[in-house]
Amino acid sequence: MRPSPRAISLTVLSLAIVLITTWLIWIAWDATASDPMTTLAPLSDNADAVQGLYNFVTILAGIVMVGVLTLTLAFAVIFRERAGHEPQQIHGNSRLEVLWTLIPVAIVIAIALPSFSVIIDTTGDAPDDALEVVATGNQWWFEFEYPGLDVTTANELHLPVDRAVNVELRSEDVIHSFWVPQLSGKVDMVPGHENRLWFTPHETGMFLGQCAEFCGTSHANMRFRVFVHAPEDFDAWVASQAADAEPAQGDLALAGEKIATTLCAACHTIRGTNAVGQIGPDLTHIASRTTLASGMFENNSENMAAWLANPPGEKPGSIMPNLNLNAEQIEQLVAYLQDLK
Ligand code: HEC
Ligand SMILES: [Cu+2]
Repeated sequence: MRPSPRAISLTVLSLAIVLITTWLIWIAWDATASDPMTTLAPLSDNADAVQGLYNFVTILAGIVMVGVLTLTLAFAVIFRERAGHEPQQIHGNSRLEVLWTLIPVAIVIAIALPSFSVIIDTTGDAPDDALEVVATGNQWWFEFEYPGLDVTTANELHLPVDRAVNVELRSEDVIHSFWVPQLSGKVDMVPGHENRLWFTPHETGMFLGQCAEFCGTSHANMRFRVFVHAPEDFDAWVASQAADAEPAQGDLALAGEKIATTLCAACHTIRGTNAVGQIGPDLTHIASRTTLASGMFENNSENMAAWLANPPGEKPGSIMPNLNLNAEQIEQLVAYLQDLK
């Protein structure tokens, strides 16, 4: 029997669809793998483990999909209606029924075993020498404290490479979620409850993080950055951050310091001064951060001035109110804050 022209065109069409789909998936994969918010290019041990599991399940599912679709197409062609051909009449087939029950059971077991193993490894205790960090979600920014190192910072988490970090997750108000796609997460930050996660970054660089649980008006603006350093660079960062704030130098900065330690002191801490507020980010070393307002703006004098002039105008819903500062006060504050390296 020679295949009919219809069967041939059907086969060619299906092959074309498979090829085009594979090509589109490849393009999408390639594009996202270089995206900073990708989970497809993991750079920590635990992210590697999760990605390995995804790859395994995707390949297994791909084999099942190709097998099922091929058989469906083949049977549609082989057993199509033909004149003078009566299909064989049967009442089930026990051997087949047992077989197609056992195959899915085997597949589920093949997926379950490595899944449990990865879950147990990644959610188990962090290694003993892990760096301890407390990350607290606030509407709409992240606080990072390093117990024992005298360091408190905001929105920019610094870590040493190749050392595990044990992050304790808390929230000051509503539920947030800690997510650095290339390194770790997501794990919720829940008020009144401590969650935790750990991972070991194995490459230096800057990685983007994002609150991943809707938490109000500026949820989308609640971002953070993770800087992974060589160990000696991390130690230098800790030493500079643990120091008190630089005393103001020059008239402009001195005037700014006066405003900061009165008007801003109820909400912000500037270590080494009488500003000990806990509502907003620690400003002791604000000038050493690359961004302002949880990753929204590059940290420079212009953006700092715009922020001080009208925080809710810059960041919808901002808990820092518009303090109606005049241009002179803003200039003095910027001069002071940009010296707090
Ligand atoms: C009512 C409390 C409150 C007062 C008063 C207040 N702030 Fe804020 N401030 C906040 C909060 C909350 C944030 C975090 C906003 C966000 O990112 O959503 C913030 C953020 C900031 C930031 C950005 C910090 C960062 O890490 O990106 C700067 C700079 C700042 N405030 C300076 C000041 C100065 C200077 C004053 C006084 C003139 C002041 N603030 C007064 C609550 C306050
Ligand atoms: Cu949030």
